[in-house]
Amino acid sequence: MPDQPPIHVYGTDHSPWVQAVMLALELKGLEYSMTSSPGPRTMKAGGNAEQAESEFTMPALWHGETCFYESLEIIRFLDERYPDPPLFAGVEPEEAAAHWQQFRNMFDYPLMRTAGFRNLRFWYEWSLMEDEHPSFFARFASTLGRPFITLWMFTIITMARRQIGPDNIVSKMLPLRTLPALKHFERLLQKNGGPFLLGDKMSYLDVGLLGQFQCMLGNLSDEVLPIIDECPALWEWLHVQHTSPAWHAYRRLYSRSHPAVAERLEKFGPASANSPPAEMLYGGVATQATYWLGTAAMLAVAPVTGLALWAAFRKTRFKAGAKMTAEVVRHLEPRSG
Ligand SMILES: N[C@@H](CCC(=O)N[C@@H](CS)C(=O)NCC(=O)O)C(=O)O
Repeated sequence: MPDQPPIHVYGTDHSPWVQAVMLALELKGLEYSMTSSPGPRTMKAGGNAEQAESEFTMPALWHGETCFYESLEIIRFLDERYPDPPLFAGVEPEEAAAHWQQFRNMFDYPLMRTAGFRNLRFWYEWSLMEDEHPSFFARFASTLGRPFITLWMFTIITMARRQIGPDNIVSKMLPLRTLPALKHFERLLQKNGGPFLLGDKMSYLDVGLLGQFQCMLGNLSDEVLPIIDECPALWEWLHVQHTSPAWHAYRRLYSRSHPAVAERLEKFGPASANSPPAEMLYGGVATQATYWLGTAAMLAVAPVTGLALWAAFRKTRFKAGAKMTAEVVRHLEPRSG
């Protein structure tokens, strides 16, 4: 076990960036706690950090008394501090940033999450998350406050959806932005000969793509399934990840529990040849009760909730960002030929 100060992650396992950070922590055998609400210390750090869009931006990683934002920077920091196993061996920072940008390019699929019936499913899925922290009080307070984070994410997704137009998301963003980014990684996999994206060793890119897959295949973005079907080598890569002993103890690899994914991976053989993977982690009755109590409390003081939401919204760049994306999407045209 490496010598380490307390490490804490603020974030939820529905976020690809948070997942990437947790996967890196797992690979390096580091101990960490994780909460789905930021708490005052993290909110203050988020409010002051240039890389954070809001006090609620996730992931934030506390390493002792230092707080980091930006998934790629966090993973790079962890790799420098805990080099075993190395995740960036022989990779120039510019090259890493360019590949990581492809993850950002594919990150349109969360906009499916507040479509129709999923408006309700969204709230339900957030109730299933389980925080991990040695302090009961920290877990309780975080779960009780989580509905506000749900509301925050729900608001920014719904706002972006309206600006961009739901039809454009399916007909333009997924095929013309998400698919080319996925193809980028499929080509890389083929060029390097697999089984990992950079060849025979797991790297920061496997961690990044596996993080994205956890978010895509978390039940709220199923429109992306036929898009991944266009990159069959990536399904095979996912099977390799699912069977890798590196993740057997990791209980947040939810792509394993998606029935449509299991169906697609069946042809590659059983999910676990040797040691069976651990059961996935879902919130139990106490977590659910606390989350819905928090939701009820938030509704009971609706004017205060609305005011807090408005105050946070006023400070972010999301509105301008969504407008810009809507403009880009409007001009996207399928490439001919
Ligand atoms: N650049 C960030 C992106 C993080 C990001 O987009 N986080 C989303 C959740 S998946 C978020 O927290 N959005 C709400 C906010 O920033 O207030 C990173 O790579 O760490």
